Amino acid sequence: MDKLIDNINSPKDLKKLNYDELVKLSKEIRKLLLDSVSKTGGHLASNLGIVELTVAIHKVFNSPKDKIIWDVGHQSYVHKIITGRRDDFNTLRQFQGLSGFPKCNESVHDPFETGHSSTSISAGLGMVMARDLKGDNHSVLSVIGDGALTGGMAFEALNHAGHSGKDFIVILNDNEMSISENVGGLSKYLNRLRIDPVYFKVKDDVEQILSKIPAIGKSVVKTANKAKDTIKYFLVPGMLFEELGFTYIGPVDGHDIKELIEVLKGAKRVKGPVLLHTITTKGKGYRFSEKYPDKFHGIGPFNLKTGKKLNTSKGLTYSQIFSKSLLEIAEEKSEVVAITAAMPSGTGLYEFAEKYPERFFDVGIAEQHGVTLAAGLAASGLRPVFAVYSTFLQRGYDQILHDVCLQNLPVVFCIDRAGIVGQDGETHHGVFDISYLSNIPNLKLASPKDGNELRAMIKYAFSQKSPIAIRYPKGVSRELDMKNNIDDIYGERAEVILKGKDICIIAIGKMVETALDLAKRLKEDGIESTVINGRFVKPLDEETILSSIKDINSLITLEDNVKIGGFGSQILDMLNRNNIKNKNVKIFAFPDKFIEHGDSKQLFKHYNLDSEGIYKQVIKGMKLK
Ligand SMILES: Cc1ncc(C[n+]2csc(CCOP(=O)(O)OP(=O)(O)O)c2C)c(N)n1
Repeated sequence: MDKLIDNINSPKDLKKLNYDELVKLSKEIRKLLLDSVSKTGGHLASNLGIVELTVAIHKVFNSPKDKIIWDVGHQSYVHKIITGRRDDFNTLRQFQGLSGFPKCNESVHDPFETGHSSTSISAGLGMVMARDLKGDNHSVLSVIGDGALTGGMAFEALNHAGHSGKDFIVILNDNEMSISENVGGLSKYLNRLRIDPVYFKVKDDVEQILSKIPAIGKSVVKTANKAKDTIKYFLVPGMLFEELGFTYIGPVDGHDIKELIEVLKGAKRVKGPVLLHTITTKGKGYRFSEKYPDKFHGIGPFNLKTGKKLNTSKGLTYSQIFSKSLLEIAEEKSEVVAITAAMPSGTGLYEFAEKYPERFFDVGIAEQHGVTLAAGLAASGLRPVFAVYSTFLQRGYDQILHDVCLQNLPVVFCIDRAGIVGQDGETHHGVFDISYLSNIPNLKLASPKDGNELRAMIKYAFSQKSPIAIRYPKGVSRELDMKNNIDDIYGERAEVILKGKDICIIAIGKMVETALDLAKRLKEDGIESTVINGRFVKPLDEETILSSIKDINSLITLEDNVKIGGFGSQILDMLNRNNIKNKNVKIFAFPDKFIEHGDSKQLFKHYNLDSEGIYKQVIKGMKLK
């Protein structure tokens, strides 16, 4: 039998389908999601949960004229399939394939790029303001999850949008989950709306809900009356969203296409900002993801039949090593407390949370608040660690600077996913942290070459009386089979791993591994390398580095950060400060651009930052003998 999905090449094709066909199409989309994401990996559960809502949106609205903004954007796969990207869907998240997030250069149906959470309402409101100033006539929809709604920006934007009174549709996709279970007062409030009839008044009289609709009211009343028997409209006068200036519609079943279509048609006609509250099941339609939505939030390739992950790598990840190290310290020091911004599992704080629930704080997707909360805890004598991905800590920049470092408060930042993260791409690589942290007074910045060193650095961090950040990469730590001298870390010393006369390779973090591979290659050509593991970007161990390079003419630096303001820049600055001239110096780092998605190894190769790429450039560009 012909599949409907094969004929959906744009939203126009979907509009021709009747209700039963839309239900069938939704099933086919779910199957494609499962077949494809089980091979490529990706954000499965969020997409399985939003199939009907996406189908209904495209049935009622006219993209690309109407603008749809997906918050975070990890749930945009269904939208991609409907908007002409079905045939490329098997390239999702692969190098040079489709991105796992909305991308303007992929399609006219992606009017705004996302990746970090809680931006959709601000961006949507901007488009609404622009539309009205330009005298255009189209709808703007921001689709935001209950998790993303915990982010401060979302509140700021709701506050502004409600005040503006502009025509604007915010669709809340409420599945009670962030990556893990959602947290906070707002989440509890949404839950009450969902289950406690005392909190909302059932309005059988549809005309009342439409009292806010001027001139065109009549036709809406007609539409709504038609739907009256099949839809329950709930109005929540005086409740949070209404108080902010929104017309609240909901909660509606986000898997009932018929109900969704009717309600979306109504929302389209309401004057002023509307918040449509839909209830969905994360992971819908696949038993493993329904049962474990957190595990299937973002997942690598897996076996469809068993739900088990494929290619699990052996050894401990840096996150796991962080987790174990923190538990060791927390046992000794009762003043140690831990903070996450909605990522207890990803950052390795899950075990700490289980063991010390009263010392653990999940603040929601609220990195800014997380940083200043840590400052408050530290100012009161506790020893907070904020475990956070490099890319998301960007959100808390002013808080690090103004609330933590200015007061020299002893907050420990454990920065996971530093460097290249792979398939999540541009929005998620942690290639800026060295640049954005190393210019802040009072803040120390360290990066371990392996898991053992991470453990030592975490211990060291809690011995400090000032703020310190430790950055480490995604994935398993390669055992470099070397002693890690804890005393040296306590002395903030760099480590001279190899001594050779022809070239000095100074590397930081994960790139020490690359430096050693490179030294091996060079040795085969008879070139002797000095290899230094920098360990600290700040303070730089100038003494060790300067004495090591005294008699070596050629010097290279390796890092998985961008070049501007990175580790190599600090080394250049050190040379300049010490009036050292006439050295042949080359910095190996990521260029001044946003790095695309793809397998990490492939990306290092593409940018000539694997040992082979660096070797070729060194041999070609530097006179070593
Ligand atoms: C600023 C920021 N912090 C953290 C994340 C990581 N993250 C991606 S999706 C997500 C949960 C989103 O939950 P929700 O909005 O409810 O969407 P769902 O996946 O449940 O549909 C988190 C914490 C992010 N993308 N951006």
